Amino acid sequence: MKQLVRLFLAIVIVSALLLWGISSLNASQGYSGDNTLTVYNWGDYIDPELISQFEEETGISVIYETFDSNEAMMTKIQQGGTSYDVAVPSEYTIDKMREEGLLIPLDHNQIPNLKNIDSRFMDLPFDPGNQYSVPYFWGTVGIVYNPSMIDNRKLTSWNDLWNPAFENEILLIDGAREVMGMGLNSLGYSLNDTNVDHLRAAKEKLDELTPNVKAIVGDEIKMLMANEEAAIGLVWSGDASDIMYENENLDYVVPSEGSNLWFDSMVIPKTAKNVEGAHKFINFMLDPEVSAQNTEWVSYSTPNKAALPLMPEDMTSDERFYPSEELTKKLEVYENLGQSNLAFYNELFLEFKMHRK
Ligand code: SPD
Repeated sequence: MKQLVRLFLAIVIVSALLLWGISSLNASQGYSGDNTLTVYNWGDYIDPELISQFEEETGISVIYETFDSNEAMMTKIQQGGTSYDVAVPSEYTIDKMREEGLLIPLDHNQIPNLKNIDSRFMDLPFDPGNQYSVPYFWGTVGIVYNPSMIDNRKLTSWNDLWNPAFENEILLIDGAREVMGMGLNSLGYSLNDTNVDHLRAAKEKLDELTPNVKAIVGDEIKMLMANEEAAIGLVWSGDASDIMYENENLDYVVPSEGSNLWFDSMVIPKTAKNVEGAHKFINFMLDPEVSAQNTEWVSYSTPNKAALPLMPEDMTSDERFYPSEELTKKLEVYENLGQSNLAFYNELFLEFKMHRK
């Protein structure tokens, strides 16, 4: 009898240990269901205090991971190893993810704060009816520069950057579409060009910029520019706004040849295990006060109309970061160019990076 009791106790203990092991493993991979939410976002793209506020208000604990390019984010979601509940891709990637069946349709009834989004950011061609995505931040691509480091020259055009006077003075954000886009725009081509000769010409033009390129970097571009380690940077507008807050000597310009207008939006990937929690998180981020606080912290431009009056006026009236509708109409939004064209952009960008070494 004693032996039976011992055996029974041993089975209970082993089972409990096994259950505990499985649940810890799941929690570390974002698999623990209703009480956990795994959010996958760009680096420096949320006020960490808001994550704590969401956790306190809902009792859901957030596992937060970051990425530095749409391509890296999408590969991770395709692999399916982690159960991301919310991700924040840009427009052409949303279209691509939708096409590949990687997104879950949103239930708008669970996102009443959607009403706070300015209608001009809704129903855009990459996601008609916002079936899969909800606007998070938007902006442009342009040049942030420090006139005092370049003899008070004024920069207005992409082609200005090829000036030999700027040797080793330029930092580029590490984005294939952004850098290739600069090459294309400087030659008068579209950001969505798929003509092989045009793309090769853009890459050759970029090779000619090599002596002026100091480094190709990620989020550290903000610190490097603010510390005056380089005079000129190819950046997303929100990074420029952040840099200019740190160092008032700098200015930001959207080049005259044209540039990119981009939109980052929240989506629920197919990997989601907590779809209800994901809707709660999206709705929370669209609350006017939350959105205003987040926008002040992140420094990017908010599509949340109800948040604008709660933010400092000098921020929302700055036309460099809240450009007029008229200017934005002249800019191009990246399109989903299809697998092989996008792969060609990435290949040429990689060749350009190798050419520098
Ligand atoms: N550090 C946050 C960076 C967010 C940039 N998103 C812009 C993507 C444009 N395609």
